[in-house]
Amino acid sequence: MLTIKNYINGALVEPISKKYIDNYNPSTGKVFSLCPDSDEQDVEMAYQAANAAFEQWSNTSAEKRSKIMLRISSLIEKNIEKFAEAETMDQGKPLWLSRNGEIPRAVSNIHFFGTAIEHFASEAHPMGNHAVNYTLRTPIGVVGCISPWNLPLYLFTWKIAPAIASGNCVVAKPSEITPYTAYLLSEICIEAGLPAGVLNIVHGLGAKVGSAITSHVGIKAISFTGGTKTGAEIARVAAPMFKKLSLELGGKNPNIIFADCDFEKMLTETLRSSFLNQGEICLCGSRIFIERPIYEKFKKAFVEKVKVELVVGNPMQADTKVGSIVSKMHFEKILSYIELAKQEGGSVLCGGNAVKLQGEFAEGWYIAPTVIEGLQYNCRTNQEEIFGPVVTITPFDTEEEVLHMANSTEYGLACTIWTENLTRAHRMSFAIRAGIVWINCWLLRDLRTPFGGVKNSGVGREGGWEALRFFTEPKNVCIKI
Ligand code: TXE
Repeated sequence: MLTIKNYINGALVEPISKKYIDNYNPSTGKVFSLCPDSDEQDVEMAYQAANAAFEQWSNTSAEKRSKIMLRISSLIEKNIEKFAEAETMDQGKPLWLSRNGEIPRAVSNIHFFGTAIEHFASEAHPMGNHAVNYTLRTPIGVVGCISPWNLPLYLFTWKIAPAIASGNCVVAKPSEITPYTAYLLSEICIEAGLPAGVLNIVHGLGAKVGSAITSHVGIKAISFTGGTKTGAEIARVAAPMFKKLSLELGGKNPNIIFADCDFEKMLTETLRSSFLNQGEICLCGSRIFIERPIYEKFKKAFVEKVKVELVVGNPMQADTKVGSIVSKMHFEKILSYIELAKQEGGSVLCGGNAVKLQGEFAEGWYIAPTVIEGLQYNCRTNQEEIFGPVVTITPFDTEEEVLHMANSTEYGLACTIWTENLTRAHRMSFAIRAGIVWINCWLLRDLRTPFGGVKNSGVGREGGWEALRFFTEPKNVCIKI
C-alpha cells in the first residue's frame, strides 16, 4: 500500500500523529494509498521550516530561483507517464487527459513563472526634476496555498510556482482526495535541489490542516482554489488577521450559442466544454443557451454526439472519454442533482444514471454524461454548481433574454459565446458578468492573462503579473533630488 508522506524542511516525513486517511482509486472504489492525517503540529513544523528558509530564498537571485524551477519543470516532464498514471489513479480522469493536459500544464506553470520572474520589474515615477519615486516589490514571507481535487497538480503548481518564484516560502495543502501527484512533486523538488523549507507540503483534511494554515499568525497570504462555501470560511478566518487573499471559487458558466455560429466547430467544442474531466472543471459550460431557430437542430445533433462519442469507462483505457467521478460523496451529490432536475420538471435527453462497469471496476463511481431540457433558467438545477457530467439546454429569442438568464446566478467565472457576428460578440462580452469570456473557443489559455471570477466565483486574479503581484508587496520610495 502506497503511504504518502509530508514534505517538510526538505524531507519526506510521517505526520506527527502517525495517523492516515484512506485514499481511494475512484475507478475501482478501492483504497490504494494512505494520505497523512496531519494536524496543526505538522503545519507549525512546516511554518518553522518555511520561516527559517525565507531569509536565504528571498535573497537568492531571480536567476538562481529560475534555474531551480526550470529543473523541477523538466524533471516532471521527464517523468510524465508516472505522473499521468498517478493523477488518473487518484482523480479518475482519463489517462490521455492526464498525459496530454493535466501534467503538461503543471510543467508549463512552473516553467512559465520560473522564466517570468526574470522579467518581473516595477516602475519609477519622477516628479519633474525635484523628486523621484521608485516602487520596490518584495516577497511577502511565508504564504499558504490550498488546492482542490479536480485538477490536482495543475492547480497546485498554478499557486506554488508564482509564490516561490517571487521569493516566498510556502506551506501548501493539496486536497486530501488527490494527494498523489503533490507527493511525487516533493520527490522531484528534493532531486532538483530546491532548498529545504522553500516548499512544504502538509497533507490532510481541510478542516484540520487547511484551517491551521488559514489561521496561522505567521502565514501572511492565502491562495485558495475550491468551493465557494469553503472560500467564505477561509475569508471569515483570514480577513480579521489582515491576510492577503486570492480565492478561486465555484462556477455555473453559460455557453451561449447563436444561430449564426459555425455549427460543426461549436458542436465539437461544446462536447468538450460540457464534459471534459467528467465536467469537474469550474470553467465548464454547464448551462447551454441556444438561439431558438437552431434549438431543435442543436438538441438532436448534440444528444447524438454525446451518446455516440462519450464512452464512459476505466480511465486507464485509451478510448475512454468520461472517467470516474472523484469520490463516492461527489458521485452521490451529482446523482442527487439529476433527481432534483427531474423534480423541477426537467426531461433527461440522455444519461441521467450511474454506469456499472464489470470486473475490478464494478465498485467504481461512474455517471453517464447527462443532458437535460425543459427547466426554468432560475430553478436550483440551473443556479447551483453541480460540478459533474451534467448540462442543461435552454432556448432563447433575444440577446436581452439570454443575458438576463446568463447573468442570473450568484457566480461569474467564465462564459462561452458562439457567433460569427463580431459586433454582437463584443457587445455580449461587455454585458456578461464574468472574469473570463471565450468567443468561438473554450479553455484556450494564455498564462499571461488574468484568471478568476466575480461575484461568488472569487476574489482576485491568478496568472501572469497578477500572480506575481499577489505574492509581493509594493513599497514606494520617494527621494528628494
Ligand atoms: O472544494 P473544497 P473541492 C471549485 C469547484 C468546486 C470545488 C471543487 O467549482 O466547487 O472547487 O473542489 C480544503 N479551511 N473550483 O470540493 O472542499 C480542502 O481540503 C481551509 C474552482 O475540493 O473547497 C481542499 O484542499 N481549507 C476553481 C480545498 O480546500 C479547507 C477551480 C478545496 O476543497 C477547508 C477548481 C477549510 N475550512 C475548483 N475546508 C477555479 N475557480 O478556478 C476544505 N479545505
